[in-house]
Amino acid sequence: MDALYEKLFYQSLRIRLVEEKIAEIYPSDKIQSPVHLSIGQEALAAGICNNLLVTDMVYTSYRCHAYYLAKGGDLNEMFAELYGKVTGCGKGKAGSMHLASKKVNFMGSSAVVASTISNAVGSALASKILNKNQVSVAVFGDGASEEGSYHESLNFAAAFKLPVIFVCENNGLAIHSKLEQRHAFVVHEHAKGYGVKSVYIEEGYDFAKINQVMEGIVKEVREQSIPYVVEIKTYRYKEHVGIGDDHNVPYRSKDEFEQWKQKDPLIQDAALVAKFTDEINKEIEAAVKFAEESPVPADEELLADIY
Ligand SMILES: Cc1ncc(C[n+]2csc(CCOP(=O)(O)OP(=O)(O)O)c2C)c(N)n1
Ligand SMILES: [Mg+2]
Repeated sequence: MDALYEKLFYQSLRIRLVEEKIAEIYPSDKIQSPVHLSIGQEALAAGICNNLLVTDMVYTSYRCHAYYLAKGGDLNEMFAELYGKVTGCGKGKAGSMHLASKKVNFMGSSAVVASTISNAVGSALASKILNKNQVSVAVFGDGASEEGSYHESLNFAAAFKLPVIFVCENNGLAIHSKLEQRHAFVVHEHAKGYGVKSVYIEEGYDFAKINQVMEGIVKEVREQSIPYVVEIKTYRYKEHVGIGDDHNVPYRSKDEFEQWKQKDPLIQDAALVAKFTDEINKEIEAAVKFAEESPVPADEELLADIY
């Protein structure tokens, strides 16, 4: 077993166990914002962020825990943020859907669908003008790719040859609405119309493959200052928002879920799960304790840091 595989496995498993902990805590109401879990989709964050430098910038949607962690965001500060505590990465004002950590250039996430895509393009423009050699990454869902903001961003990045990677997490769903009912285009094919290179990865459970493909793309984007579209097929295990399972409702099938689980290394490789689980759970318990024991923000914090 090579060290790289184990590293990516560890990263992916850490994200899953953190989110399973969130699901366990959630009914207590200690986490007061809605949570959008990435369980099933962890390999994307792990495989992509493994190729980024700390100076590279990442922007995501509200489904942001996985990228916050993979980009190196502090786990204590994440749980504290979910708890609304002043020690959180957003001083308790951001909650689950708006995680950000400037320390690691996890620049932001937003509940407003597609809104951070153009932020990533702005970062890429700044990087180019200031010669910073930074790569910016915009992560968004298949639903977000229908928004005008995505198309404007793609056009601008192509016209100005900006070092930005557009990552479409194609889980086939926007809330309860299936891709086939919404899309008149295919994300990775459509990018070519803008003269933007693109790739499609069908194995969204395979962090090693994603990592390998992303290695070449990040290098090319950085060296040539070009945009790139990466579409990755994936599958969310949980309901759109919240901690429940929703395979008993008609918008998707239990069979599809079972097929993904058959391919999921975090389920299939029980030996590696066993090898790492205790160590990760110790880290998680310490982070939850930190959040529990942290103070809530004082009243005067309410209007601080607002621009
Ligand atoms: C501008 C805007 N329009 C609509 C919504 C309501 N909304 C929240 S999540 C969502 C679906 C987005 O699906 P997708 O981009 O595929 O992301 P996923 O949840 O599958 O990761 C919608 C329509 C919103 N939050 N913002
Ligand atoms: Mg989706």
